[in-house]
Amino acid sequence: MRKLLKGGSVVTGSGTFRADVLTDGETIAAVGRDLPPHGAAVTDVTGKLLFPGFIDAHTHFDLDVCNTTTADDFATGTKSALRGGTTTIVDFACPNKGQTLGYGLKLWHEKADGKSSCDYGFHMTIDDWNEGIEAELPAMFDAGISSFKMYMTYPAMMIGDQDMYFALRALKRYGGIAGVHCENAGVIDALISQHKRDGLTGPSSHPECRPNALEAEAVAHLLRIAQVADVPVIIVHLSTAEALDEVRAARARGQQVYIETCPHYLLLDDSVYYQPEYSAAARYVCAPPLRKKKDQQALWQALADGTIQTVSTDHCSFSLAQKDAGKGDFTKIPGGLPGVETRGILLYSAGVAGGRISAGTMCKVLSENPAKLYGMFGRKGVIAPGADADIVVIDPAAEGVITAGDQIANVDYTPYEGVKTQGKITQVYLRGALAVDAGKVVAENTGMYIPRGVRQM
Ligand code: DUC
Ligand code: ZN
Repeated sequence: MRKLLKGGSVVTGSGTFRADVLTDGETIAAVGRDLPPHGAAVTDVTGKLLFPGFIDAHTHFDLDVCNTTTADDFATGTKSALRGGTTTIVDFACPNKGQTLGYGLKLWHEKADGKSSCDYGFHMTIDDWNEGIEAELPAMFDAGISSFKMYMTYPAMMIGDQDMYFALRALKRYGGIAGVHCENAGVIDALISQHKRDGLTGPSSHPECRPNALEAEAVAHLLRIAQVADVPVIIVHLSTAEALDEVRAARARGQQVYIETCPHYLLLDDSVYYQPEYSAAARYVCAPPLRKKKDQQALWQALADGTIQTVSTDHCSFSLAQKDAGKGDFTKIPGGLPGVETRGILLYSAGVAGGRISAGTMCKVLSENPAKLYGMFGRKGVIAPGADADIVVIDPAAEGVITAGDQIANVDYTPYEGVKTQGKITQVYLRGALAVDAGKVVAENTGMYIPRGVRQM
């Protein structure tokens, strides 16, 4: 079936222009001024902005972590994503140490296949390195996995310098890339011991044990390993001004480094951890922790000037009851925030309507760049003939309020409770089908696995 979205403005990374969009089945057939309907069903989108479907390249759905399981699985997580304009997520398949990558991939397909409402792909977590895992890499690329995750913290998943180096070198042979969680684990452990010894066991100890310097140190450490390995790397969920400086220094010496940040680092600060009520503070525990206002300003500036390439959510949701596990011991609070439903509108409202970034930059960091970095550009990340007809319609004149009661995500709070937004996501098309209408999900379970190629930027 052909559909014609008429009278809107198409947003690209390099600007916004008035154009109609004709879709035919699952793909875009034409983009241009005054396209004739030729029998297509016509929808008037006058005054609306049409973005390429957003890509969230950092989600954790149905993940067993911190002795519990994330509140959102693929059913609720992808439906929530779709409502927020995200038509493709890339989740982290996560085999445990000792398991094969093949097992991890099979497990993640079992979690996602047939249950997803938006399209999806997987990164593969490398938390072990040996000949067997190295031998599995070709099969991973054949299966459409071109990006990998490594952790410099969390004992269950972290990988040492030697294995990091060997893994980066091996990925280079296939054109793969790694995203790395950068925090200095050893000194964090030392600070945790000190805080516990001093009886400081509440949520406010969480940011104090993970200071900015320990992200910056780990970023610098990783970037020197990447320099010797001669590989590009991605810093995932970068949160501090100091870490930005480390990346700038590496780029100045010629290294290729990509940066992802998240809405919570742009919009929230660490004062929330100092609220007297446990639950009010514990709900914001995530790693890296929320930072200072000066870090927010540095991140917005870095988004605007192109220093940062992508904004993903690190959606890793836990209910308030799950967060209660850390009463009396802040290290037991499961870390992570919900965010997959609110990323697009928050970036539009605080970023574009707020005058901090252009619509083109928003398109780059939510659609174009993640599609290129993770090997799906052309099919995803752009409104152009031949691409999947993944389209987000934003009404810039409408206003909204974010509340937990209104969200699809399977979690009983939102970090953005009561936040007023300028602009509203009114329709979302997933491969040509209307999937969200008037803010309501109208097509479920139609998400498909997207095999990805190598990096295109
Ligand atoms: N940080 C979190 O807060 N949760 C999940 C994983 C991560 O890196
Ligand atoms: Zn994560």
